Amino acid sequence: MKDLFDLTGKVALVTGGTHGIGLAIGLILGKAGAKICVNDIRDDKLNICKESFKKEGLDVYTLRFNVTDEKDVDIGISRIEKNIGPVDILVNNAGIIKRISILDMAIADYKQVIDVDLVAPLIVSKRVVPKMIQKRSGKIINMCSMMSVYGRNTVSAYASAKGGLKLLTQNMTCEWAKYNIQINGIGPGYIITSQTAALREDGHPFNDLVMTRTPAGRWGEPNDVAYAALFLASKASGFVNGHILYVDGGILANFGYVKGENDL
Ligand code: NAP
Ligand code: GCO
Repeated sequence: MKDLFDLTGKVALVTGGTHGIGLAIGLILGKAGAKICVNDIRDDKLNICKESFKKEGLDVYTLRFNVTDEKDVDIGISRIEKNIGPVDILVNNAGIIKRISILDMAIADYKQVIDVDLVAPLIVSKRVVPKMIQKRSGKIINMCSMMSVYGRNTVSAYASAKGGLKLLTQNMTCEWAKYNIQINGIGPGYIITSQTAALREDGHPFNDLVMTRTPAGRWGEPNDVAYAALFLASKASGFVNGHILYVDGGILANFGYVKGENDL
């Protein structure tokens, strides 16, 4: 049974993996035996990431490249292939969000979010997948969101990107599943990371909303998402493809309830 989740001998790349959800994923895949590569766009965060892995007694190969830049991605992936080996498990985790109302948002802002959250997973996957096809084996995990299916005010760019990433995941499956490559997404709900820090301040109306709309009654932790990533990176998910695994405490299952009704 343990063999099902043993990633020994596999090379995993987590983009934007120096903190938050990406860091949790890198650590759990490393503990499962994979050789971990972490990318980010800032050297200071890559150095902090190295310390995080060292504390867990794990090695990590860090490299700085901008996932939206095809040439930068090619250089980065070539370095991984030369120094570590072909990527077996790709986690397209890098992402940004801009919370701006549609009327106030500059088109440039919209395009930047689309570039990082939707185009970049395509760029990195296209660069990595040829070796997976050759090996007739591979795992791609695209970091989607509950915003792949829901909208809300001020996150139009982010939701557009994450909605597109859900369908890109399904289309990658249509074209690459026949090579024994499993391509899936993870759709986190509201998770405690720097990305949601502004929303979690005590008394912030959004915090109240998340706590009442989430049946589990709590914010998610990065490890909640990392455990789902371990499943999708492992042999245990060998026949799971084109699926978005929502890790959201039930929020997508819940239209909402009248306060007090649940006390019956
Ligand atoms: P985060 O701060 O959004 O993490 C994103 C990471 O991507 C950061 O390390 C960031 O680096 C990096 N990044 C941004 N642009 C990049 C680029 N062009 N090239 C390379 N790396 C880049 O925190 P998070 O909450 O852990 O988010 C991780 C993923 O989960 C994101 O895709 C996010 O959309 C998704 N997600 C988060 C939640 C949540 O509630 N937290 C829920 C659903 C989905 P810098 O910090 O240096 O910019
Ligand atoms: C927001 C939040 C969300 C979360 C996540 C929810 O502003 O609503 O930041 O977008 O990051 O994507 O799944």
